[in-house]
Amino acid sequence: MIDIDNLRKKALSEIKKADTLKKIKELEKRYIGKDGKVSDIFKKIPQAGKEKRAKLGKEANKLKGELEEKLKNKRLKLEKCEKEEKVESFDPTLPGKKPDLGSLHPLTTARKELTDIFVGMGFSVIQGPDMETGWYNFDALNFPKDHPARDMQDTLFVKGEKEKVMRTHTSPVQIRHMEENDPPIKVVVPGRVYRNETTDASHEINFYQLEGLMIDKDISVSNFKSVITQFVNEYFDGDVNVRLRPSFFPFTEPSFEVDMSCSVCDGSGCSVCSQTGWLEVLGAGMVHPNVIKNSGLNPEKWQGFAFGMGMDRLVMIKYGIDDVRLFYSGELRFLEQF
Ligand code: FA5
Repeated sequence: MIDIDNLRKKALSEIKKADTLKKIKELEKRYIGKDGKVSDIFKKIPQAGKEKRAKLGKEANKLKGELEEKLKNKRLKLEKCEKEEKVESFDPTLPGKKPDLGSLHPLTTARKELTDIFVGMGFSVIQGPDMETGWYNFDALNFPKDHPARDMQDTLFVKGEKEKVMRTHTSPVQIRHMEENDPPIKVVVPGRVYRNETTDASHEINFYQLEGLMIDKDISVSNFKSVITQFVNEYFDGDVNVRLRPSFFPFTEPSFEVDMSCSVCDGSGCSVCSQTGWLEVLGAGMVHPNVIKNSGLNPEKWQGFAFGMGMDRLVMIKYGIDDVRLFYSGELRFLEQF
């Protein structure tokens, strides 16, 4: 009824002939798998006569062990051959596969380019903390307490840290630097800033600013205009005009909004500049005497200008990018262009 010898012969001959790992897998399934032929024998044992059962059980166990052993040996042998074959088929003269290369983020490149231009004009590059006290972010910068000016920059407060905010601009670094250094001062401060804003194509909840501060004995608006004109012409590589419009910041007096002639249409009017011929690039002004005083310096003796520009917006103008959110999207199709 159950011909164990025949089964053994057939299995051993098939294992011997098998020349691929795939075939070995099939044989494993066919003979020693859960529903394989050896399992079939075990299932049939209870139906055999009483005196045959013990003998059959013994033989079936022996067959199972034997087949397991043979299949395992054959599998190891074939695996080894396959590996060797792979090594043999390696052709070192074929050209290699080019690995994907990363590149610097456009804002990282911009930070270097922008600060380099100011370094060329004798400015030093400094930094300040992202988490600020209310004093440095607002009070020392002459924002009156409970004055609506504080609402100009929607603030993110730090949970559990009384009086701590995520800086809404890089201007607090003006105070920190004047506290520690005597004039003459000529510094720029690149850095990340945070605002509790609803995002759209030109507003992000965090973005980058570049602050500038120059303090000396006889600094005037014309010094500022000359520095900033030189800067935009270097960054935008051309003949760009600059104009100042009156504005308001609590920490500067007078304050200006600075426009440059549109680099896309050369000032004749296009969709980028909303047909005005001008693009707004930064806020600026002469440092308010209260700010100089709050930093421990004498405003009778020292004066100067400060400015703060949105780095993201400058890069957008330069490369014609129409949505600030692309910078923070992690979108490779966008980033790979830089
Ligand atoms: C300020 O932050 C002032 N601290 C600038 C300043 C410094 C004025 C020194 C005078 C003296 P303002 O809030 O306008 O100003 O921001 C400056 C620039 O940051 C803007 O011109 C704009 O380019 C950019 N900016 C502002 N909000 C956003 C935003 N949500 N997303 C991206 N860029 C922004």
